[in-house]
Amino acid sequence: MGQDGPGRLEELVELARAGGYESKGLVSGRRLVPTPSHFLGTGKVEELVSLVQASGCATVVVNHALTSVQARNLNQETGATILDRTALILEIFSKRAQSYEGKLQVELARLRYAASRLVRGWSHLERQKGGIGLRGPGETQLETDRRLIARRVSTLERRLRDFEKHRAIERRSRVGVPLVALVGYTNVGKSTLFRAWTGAQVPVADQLFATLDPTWRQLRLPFGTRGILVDTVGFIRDLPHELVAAFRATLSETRLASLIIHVVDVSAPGYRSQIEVVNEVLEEIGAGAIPRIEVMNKIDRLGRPPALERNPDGMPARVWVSAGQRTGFDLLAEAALAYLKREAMWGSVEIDDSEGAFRSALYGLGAVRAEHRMETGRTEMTLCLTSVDWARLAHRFHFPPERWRAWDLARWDMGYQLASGG
Ligand SMILES: Nc1nc2c(ncn2[C@@H]2O[C@H](COP(=O)(O)OP(=O)(O)OP(=O)(O)O)[C@@H](O)[C@H]2O)c(=O)[nH]1
Ligand SMILES: [Mg+2]
Repeated sequence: MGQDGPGRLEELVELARAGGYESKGLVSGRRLVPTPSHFLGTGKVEELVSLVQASGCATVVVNHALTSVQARNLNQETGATILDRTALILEIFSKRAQSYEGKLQVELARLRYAASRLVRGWSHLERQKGGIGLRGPGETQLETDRRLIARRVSTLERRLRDFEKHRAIERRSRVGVPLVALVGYTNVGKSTLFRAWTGAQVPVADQLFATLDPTWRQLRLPFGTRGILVDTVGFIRDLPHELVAAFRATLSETRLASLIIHVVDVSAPGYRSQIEVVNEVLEEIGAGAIPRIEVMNKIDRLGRPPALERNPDGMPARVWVSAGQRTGFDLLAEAALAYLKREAMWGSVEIDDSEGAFRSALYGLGAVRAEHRMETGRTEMTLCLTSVDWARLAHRFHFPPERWRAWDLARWDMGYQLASGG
């Protein structure tokens, strides 16, 4: 049941399919003002009831957010389980979550959703009370439910914070190598592109939210430039804010990226509005100012050739590719490199007196920020230079990359702000 609009109903059917439901029929309408009691007007409620009776379906999915009163009333009228859009998306996420962290994040989102809908006489916990109805003295069932949820929420939040610490340590090992994040609406081909570009075996599927947990791989670009590419969870219109909040840590990978590659499925009917949805979510998670390339994917379906479009300032803006057919990847690499070239790396190297030519070359590039003669007789040089310059130099002097020591995270963040003028 949902509203018209380019690709909206198809998307709802896909969402339902991703949740394991088969579509038996659709009720759509253009009602602008939902009724407080049933969301739908009387006529539509009747239409829905007869559809449910005729098709014998057990679940009704509504493509909007419902209040718990509306959900309860629709349930009473139709006898079917009522899932609103948020509940359905949460259900899909909980089916798909693979990693322990992903599972915690989804559970947190579900609990917050349940807590926001606990009202007298209609609580999810109340109906499955049994073992957990540990009602305190003078406490109503509602209060007990709230208390139990609050307790579990804080446990989950604590565990997720531990993950966040772990992630920060992991991140440190990647410092100095720019992060490139693949983002986009769900099912646009992010994982296909990730796979084709890095050779990683990540799952690809024609279904919404195939990817939940972020995956990283090394990205090799021309001139020996390195980057790290991360494949992330897809976005969707009206992404439940409980989920955005619970996936904050996962999404923060995107916030830390040097470059965002926004993958678009140009063969999807509503792709323009999908672009807007993604741009809004990027703003919402604080990634709005990160340099971005739009990758128009699935051009094989339009019969268009690969192409690279530039901004007035000459920087790449848009690349037309087919991740499925692996065309346009040279243009994509060129576009990514144009941005990463500007990316500064901060770190230090130790050299001895025999490496004077290397030292002069570093000075020649203006890369030296400080120099320090150590007791060992060696010299520590603090450097800031683009990854491309570094790659070229290391290649020219056969300087092993292991000798590069990246700055630690806190100092690096500061360096990054200096480097990006923020
Ligand atoms: N025709 C065509 N299909 C493609 C192309 N790229 C990806 N696909 C298909 O699009 C579907 C979704 O691909 P995925 O790579 O799983 O998409 P995703 O963006 O990672 O999706 P989620 O992780 O679910 O958000 C799959 O059926 C792919 O085979 C392409 O260039 N052309
Ligand atoms: Mg994916």
